[in-house]
Amino acid sequence: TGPSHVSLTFHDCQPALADFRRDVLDGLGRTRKALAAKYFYDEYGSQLFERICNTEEYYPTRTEAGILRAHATEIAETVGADCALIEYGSGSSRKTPLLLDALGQPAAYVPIDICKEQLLLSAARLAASRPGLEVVAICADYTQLQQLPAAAGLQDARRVIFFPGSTIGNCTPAQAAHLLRSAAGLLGAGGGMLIGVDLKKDPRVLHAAYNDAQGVTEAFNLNLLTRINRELHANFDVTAFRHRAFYHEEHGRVEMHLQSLAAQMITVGGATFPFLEGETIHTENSYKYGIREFQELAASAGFVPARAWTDPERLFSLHYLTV
Ligand code: AVI
Repeated sequence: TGPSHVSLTFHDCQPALADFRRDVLDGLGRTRKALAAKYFYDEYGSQLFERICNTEEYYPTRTEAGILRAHATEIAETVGADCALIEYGSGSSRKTPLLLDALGQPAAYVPIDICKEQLLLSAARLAASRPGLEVVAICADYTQLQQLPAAAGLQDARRVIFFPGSTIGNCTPAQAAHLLRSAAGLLGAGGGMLIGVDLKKDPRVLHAAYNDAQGVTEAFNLNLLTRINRELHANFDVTAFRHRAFYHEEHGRVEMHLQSLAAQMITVGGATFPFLEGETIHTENSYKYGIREFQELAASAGFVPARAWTDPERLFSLHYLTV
């Protein structure tokens, strides 16, 4: 092992197909049909999400990257270089270099993602571009991850979780508090979390961000039906559903739905589900917070809010929380 050594290990804790089947049958059987947003991320869904991040209307990705660039030195000083960096929902790991460049070489980098194909690709790319960095890739649903595998760089190092993109917004506040509490447990004393949180704003900006003109978000939403057809032998006619996304002021969240254009019967793995014309499957919540509001949520889950950064237009926030 030396500075030119490429170090990449892979741990596969991918959720089983049986979990997907159980969750889909359960979600479609409810009075208000709903599916968990984490199921968007099959290989094609993950690629579509990357494309959403590059649309004109979807401001979170470039705004968060701008905050990381503008405050790189201060963020690095706050986070501290002497850590093992764990990334929740690492996806393409495109923002990671911004943080790594500012931090220098952490003891290890641990990307965790539910999509194996994308994780392997991005972890390999990152390991190759940073010889000497120990990369420990884990394919898992990070909401279910209780502990990390034994790896050299993870033994004694202080742990920091990087959780960008406002993915925490895809949890309800109660689920978010639960996830933060379990993250605090994984971090242990001295640990910290650098987390991106989308801010409340003009609903027109939100509406545009989730209804992009190119229809990438629409394709991302509808791809969930294609995935269910392929993996669970269902018979959704994707053209008989449409994408709906709107801001629900009272709940402080964008909701995404798939709306049935006709009365129809759908079979999934032998079970039949009736749809009324206009009925929807609720596929995603994307909660938006005020800075204080999020700090209070984090504090209720056992974190101490240490710092928060935002962009000049106050579209997005980046928080550092300590255990
Ligand atoms: C991953 N997550 C934070 C995105 C969001 O904005 O809630 C997923 C997404 N859904 C539609 N567009 C993007």
